[in-house]
Amino acid sequence: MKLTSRSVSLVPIVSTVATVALGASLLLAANANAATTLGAAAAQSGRYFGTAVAAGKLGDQTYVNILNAEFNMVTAENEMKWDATEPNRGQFTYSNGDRILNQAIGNGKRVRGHALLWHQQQPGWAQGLGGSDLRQAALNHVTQVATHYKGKIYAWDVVNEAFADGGSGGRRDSNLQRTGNDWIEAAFRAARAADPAAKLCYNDYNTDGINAKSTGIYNMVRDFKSRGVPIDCVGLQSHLSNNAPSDYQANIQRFADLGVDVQITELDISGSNQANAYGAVTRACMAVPRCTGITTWGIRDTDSWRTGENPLLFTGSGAKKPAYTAVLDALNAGGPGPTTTTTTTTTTTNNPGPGGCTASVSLNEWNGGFVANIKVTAGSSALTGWRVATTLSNGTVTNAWSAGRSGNSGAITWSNVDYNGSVPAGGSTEFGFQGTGSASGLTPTCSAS
Ligand code: G2I
Repeated sequence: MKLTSRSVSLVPIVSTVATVALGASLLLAANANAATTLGAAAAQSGRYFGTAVAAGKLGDQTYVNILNAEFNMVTAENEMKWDATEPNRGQFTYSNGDRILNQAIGNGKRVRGHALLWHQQQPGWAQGLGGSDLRQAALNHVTQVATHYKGKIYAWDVVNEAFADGGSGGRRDSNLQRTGNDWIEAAFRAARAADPAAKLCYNDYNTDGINAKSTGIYNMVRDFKSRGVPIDCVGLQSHLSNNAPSDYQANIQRFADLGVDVQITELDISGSNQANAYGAVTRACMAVPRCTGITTWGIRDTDSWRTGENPLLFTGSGAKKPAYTAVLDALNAGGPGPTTTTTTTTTTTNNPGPGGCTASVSLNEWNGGFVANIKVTAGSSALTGWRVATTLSNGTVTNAWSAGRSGNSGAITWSNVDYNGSVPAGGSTEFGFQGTGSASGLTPTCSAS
């Protein structure tokens, strides 16, 4: 039986409303009592300031003193990578990763996990695998390592450096890529299942400005958000020389506008303009509420992987450089902090019986923007087409997927596209949209068409 929308009750019954606060709202103005360490200065706006740490240096007192005083987030430089944690298939060693984690947590710092899957620093046994055997080994690795560190990691770089350099905007060839294009989303799903509390990030380099590579990643993140693949953040490594790209802030902002956090994950800057560039990078992050923190890739110049380039904030002897002061001043100058992000799930039932359907929305909102994913569920008979009505009083749709729409704001009617109009009895399909402003009170009502 096919019912028209007129024969279906459109009185919505809101059956579930859950609101979960995901972030802290901390907004402090620049103050006379400026903070005197990087971590404390970043914390004033709800952000962190971190560094990569090498387990082998935890016996160096100069190193540890600076680490403990200045940083409130830590990334293991190498110790949580695949070759370090699973040197033989199925045999996991966490001793060095745990040393870094325990030192950090014991001193009140949080930890970014780096990196579950990467084409580099794979153990030899994995380099020799391919196809479903590699897929299975890789996902098992994600599950095991994320489970070992469950509840202790602020954010994981789930996948590192999977996009190609140059103008293609596509994926890099690798043994992992050859297992199928969906390897990245499979990794994110496995990580979410293993540690639901960790933010899950995609991390890459040469993606600091708007270019083909960063746009390829942008498109992947947008696709993941539209299909409900769990992704929470994008890492911009920011290994820079002399300057940040002129569109650095715009690039951070466009990722933030997709509804993910952005983190500067491996910052180091060489060259004579170093202090200015560090200041500019920090100000760009501070200007975007969802840029939640900055990590430098090491502490002293002598700790850097960029031997001889002196790209960090402290000299080899541990003295603060002009770049340090530029960063500290920019952090103290303040900026809108990571504002409260709320996820709201609302289920609206309209005659879920024969010919009817139910719509529910999962809404991710932050100051100034939102992403809504709407699930259409058929009642006790199949749908051959559907319509969903929403009201957007204080927001404007800027992008939508998997549905047609009657407008961009106010009362909007969404309708199926050709590939998702048929929904079996009890089955469901999803569409979504993102926009500026607010989408609160967006109560979807579904009708068969
Ligand atoms: O290459 C710079 C970074 C780019 N993004 C991902 C990061 O994970 C990467 O970090 C670097 C580490 O800083 C290096 O320390 O990753 C390198 C490996 O690709 C690390 O280098 C390795 C050396 O290649 C090994 O020979 C050495 O045994 O460090 C190992 C431990 O010192």
